Amino acid sequence: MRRALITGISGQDGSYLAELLLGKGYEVHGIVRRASSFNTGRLDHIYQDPHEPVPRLQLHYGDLTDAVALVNLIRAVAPDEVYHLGAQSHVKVSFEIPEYTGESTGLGAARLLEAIRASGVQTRFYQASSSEMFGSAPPPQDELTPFHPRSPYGCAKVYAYWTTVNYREAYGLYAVNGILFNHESPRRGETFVTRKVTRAVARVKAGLQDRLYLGNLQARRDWGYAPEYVEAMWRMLQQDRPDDYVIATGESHTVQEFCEIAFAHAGLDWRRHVLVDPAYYRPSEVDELCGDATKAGTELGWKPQTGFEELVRLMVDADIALLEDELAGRTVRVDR
Ligand code: NDP
Ligand code: GDR
Repeated sequence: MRRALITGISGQDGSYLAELLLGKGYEVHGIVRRASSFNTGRLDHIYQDPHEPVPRLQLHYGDLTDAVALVNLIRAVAPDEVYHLGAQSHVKVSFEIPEYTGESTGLGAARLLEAIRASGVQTRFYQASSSEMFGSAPPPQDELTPFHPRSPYGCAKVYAYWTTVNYREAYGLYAVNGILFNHESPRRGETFVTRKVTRAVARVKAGLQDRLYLGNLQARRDWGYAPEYVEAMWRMLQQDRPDDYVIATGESHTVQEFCEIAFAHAGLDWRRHVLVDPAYYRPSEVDELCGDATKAGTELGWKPQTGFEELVRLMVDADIALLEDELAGRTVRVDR
């Protein structure tokens, strides 16, 4: 049985990847942070009681800022594959906590790579790199586009990207960068723009809220569907030799277009509800991201399946259903 270790398992991508790997028969280990309230809600449906004879999903406390804990975990788990998804992943927030973002999102990757090297465990390594590294480089962006990050988050990801390349070149580690463009789902964090919009649509429709305050409506993003993107991560670790790949849909849309489709899908007019609050503007913005994933198509056989409008609709439907369940008291957490 192959064994995988996922950092950031409690996040959007971590939860989909854990599902994918369990489905492929892996034993899955994940690192979670100690928090004052439950932070494993995205994993509840696949949680396995540690008292069962052979639980294939096991969670361990750890933190990307704690190098000793990382070395201990790599040694104890001895994974065949490490998926490094953990990060302070919010771009706007990174302007407010730049040092911590560098510590976790940037140096966290170096700590994990060094933990692998120091332990001598033979494993493959996936780094969750980001289209934010391209920043102001004009679209379409591919693996050869020079980076020009526009936020502390983007800068930290560039550091982690090159550290991953360096460990591949210096130590022969099978280490890859997946340069993923924005990918969304009903499990997307509630403060990213897509989920903020689809949650608001559900609340406006239910009469719980009337207004939604957003920032820059003209930013363009290449938005895909998260479960398809974690499949690409896995494929990157199954190749004969390690390499870096862009994963994207090749289409870009404005935040305003997202709003138009989302509100219209619920029978609402976005112009009656969306207001701009400059508090959500970023000190420096990334105006347009649109990826060229030709290399992933040719070498990994990966192609996006879910189109933009379908993505918006499925997220709106999910948030309407979730709110109905909450209002009806059907979302009670079952403790084990
Ligand atoms: P999320 O923000 O949903 O998840 C981030 C995860 O990292 C969470 O599990 C979080 O834990 C964990 N984490 C944060 N800080 C630490 C820390 N100091 N120590 C340990 N764990 C920590 O991100 P996504 O799932 O959306 O993204 C996964 C990765 O891919 C991230 O690295 C992100 O930067 C990158 N990425 C994402 C893209 C996207 O569009 N989604 C595109 C390109 C790259 P907790 O739950 O406790 O907060
Ligand atoms: P992004 O995602 O910064 O691309 O990073 P986000 O959804 O936060 O912003 C996308 C665009 O929408 C604009 N915007 C707003 N954004 C937020 N969060 N809230 C608002 O109210 C709002 N109004 C307008 C933003 O200015 C921006 O242009 C995501 C994260 O998942 C990163 O971790 C990942 O690396 C990149 O995607 C690829």
